[in-house]
Amino acid sequence: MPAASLLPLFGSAAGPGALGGPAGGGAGGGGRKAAGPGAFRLTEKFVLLLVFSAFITLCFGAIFFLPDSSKLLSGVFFHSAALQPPPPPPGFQPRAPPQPGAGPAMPEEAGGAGSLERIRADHERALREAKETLQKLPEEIRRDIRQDKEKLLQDARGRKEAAAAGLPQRPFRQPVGAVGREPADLAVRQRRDKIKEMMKYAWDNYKRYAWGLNELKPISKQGHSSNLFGNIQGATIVDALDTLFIMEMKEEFKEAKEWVEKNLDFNVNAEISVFEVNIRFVGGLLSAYYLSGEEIFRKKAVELGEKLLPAFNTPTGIPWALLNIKSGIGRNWPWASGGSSILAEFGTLHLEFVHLSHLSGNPVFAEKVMNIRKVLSRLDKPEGLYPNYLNPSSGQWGQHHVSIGGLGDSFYEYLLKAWLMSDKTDEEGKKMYYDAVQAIETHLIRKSSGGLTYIAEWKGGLLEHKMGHLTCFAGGMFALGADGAPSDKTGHHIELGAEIARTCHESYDRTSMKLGPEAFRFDGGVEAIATRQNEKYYILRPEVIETYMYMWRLTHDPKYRQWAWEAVEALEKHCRVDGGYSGIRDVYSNHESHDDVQQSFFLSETLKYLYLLFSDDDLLPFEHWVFNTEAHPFPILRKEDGSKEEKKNRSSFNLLHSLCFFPGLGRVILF
Ligand code: DMJ
Repeated sequence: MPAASLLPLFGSAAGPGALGGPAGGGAGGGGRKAAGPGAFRLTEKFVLLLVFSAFITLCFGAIFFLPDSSKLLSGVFFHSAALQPPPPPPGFQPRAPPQPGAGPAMPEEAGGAGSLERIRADHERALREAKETLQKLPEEIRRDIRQDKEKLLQDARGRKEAAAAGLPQRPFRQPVGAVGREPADLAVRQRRDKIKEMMKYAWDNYKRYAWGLNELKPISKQGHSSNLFGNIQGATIVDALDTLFIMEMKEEFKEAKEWVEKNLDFNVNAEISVFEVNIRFVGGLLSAYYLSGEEIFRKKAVELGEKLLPAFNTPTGIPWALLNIKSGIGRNWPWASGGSSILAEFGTLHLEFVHLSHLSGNPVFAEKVMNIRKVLSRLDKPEGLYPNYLNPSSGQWGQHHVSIGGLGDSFYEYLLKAWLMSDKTDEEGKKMYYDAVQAIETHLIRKSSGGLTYIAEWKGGLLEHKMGHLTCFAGGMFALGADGAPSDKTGHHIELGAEIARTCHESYDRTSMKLGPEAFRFDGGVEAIATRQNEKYYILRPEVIETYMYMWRLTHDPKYRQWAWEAVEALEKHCRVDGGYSGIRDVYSNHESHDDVQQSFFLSETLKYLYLLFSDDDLLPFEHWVFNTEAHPFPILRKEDGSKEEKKNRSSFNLLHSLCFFPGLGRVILF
């Protein structure tokens, strides 16, 4: 049995589909490939190795999982301060997600019975993997071993670098649902494959024409720079990492990782958007780390997080929108009301910063975002609503403009998701979210005469009957939050999500290209239609598809897959060009005029949500993951998993690391 199949990730780096795990080869029985005499000898060796590994598993299982001996061992061997976990950030008792297939975390009290269960599961898994190994050609086995060796060396390097960067040691446990099984239904499988093909097309073109630059211009076939990232480079690479991972595009993920290792550089003299860099770069690196366990991503995420900290140096601690990451000097957008910071920008740091504290052991990140909460909670909210502008010096609201679309949107999203990500312990986030939704329902949500529910904007008490494409994410948000809604409003919140999804679908359906405009209106005799020329564009945005994804997962109503497929067809027909995918200037026109930008969020969000829509629910299940606003999945930080267990696992990991190292075969990781 190659150690590859026991490694947490990329265990069998073989040909197409190999990363899919057991489904890939197990079902075919023993006759996939004829084994020669050479293979037989190698096979024998691996059967011996299996027996040996099983024996070691049993020994260590007994040592670590029988309660008394584990206490004894940790007392005797691991009373070292160097091995203690970092103090958790205030208010959080996080842990890494449990192993796949392990089911719900086993409580400590389960004691011997739980341990035996676990040992049995280990054995069954080892047998299954041995069966798969026996079907491999000697060449494949040798390649697996080679790759394991490389990975081990790389891991060791990563750990050294992390230690040098002052990061605490952290055992990596396989995440739940990082890759899913193939959908059983052939038609669904074909649609999912099509979306993967789209991702490959977008990626290959970026690689060919704009590799290492931020985004691709698919018509002019060159790089595109947006000033949002200053001269930080590689936005598409970092944004796409987790999509490549969940789509099992192993080669592409590997080249992306290598680029990050060698080229991603934050030591630049650049003024960046704190919000955009946070959601795309910090978010992309964090999720890449949680999915793959590659230390480089943790290290880069924390390094970038530290670069962003000077943005909080304002009298209130409400961060600047723009920051020079070399000088640490910040400022706000010159167009923002009275020098204000923007609600959707400073309100969309919470998830990433809590995870930065978790991964670095440094509470400062979580403290910064908790302070934003504190400032907001002290302020009066007009009619319970949050204006989009807040002055970071005076701590006073700017212009009273309220929007659930641009300038406001992801602030509300992060209140809900902060609560979910905290394993539903962040009561303050929960209350702020449901109170805000109540005010939104009262003051902004309206129904058109044609029966379409929409979310209007509010300007100093007056409604503007316009809804942005960005606002369409709210359908998914309402549905996701339905479960915790107060006083039996669960059904109502799901219904609200469904109505917003329908309205946004109408905004697509009422165009010639079946792609939605940037904003649509409900006045002057129109419904769900853009009336102004400068609102008719579509820039490959994800929000409508995002809402379909949440609605599909939460209701399994087939219409959401149908609507998503309509969008795929429209994207293929109108946005796919020779050099990638492009936005469209006017979705009501009969002729495409392309904007010549392949946005990085097309790879990170639009294609990921589509892929999830045509995957089973066990891929990135909602019980374990929360998506940041750029669709980067972060694990839920479990409340019951206190530092005691983390400490125990850490100690066990280190002992095994030093004892169970088989030269040339890789390390056996038992849990
Ligand atoms: C993404 O970068 C994020 O979803 C953000 O919250 C809003 N806009 C874009 C995509 O439209």
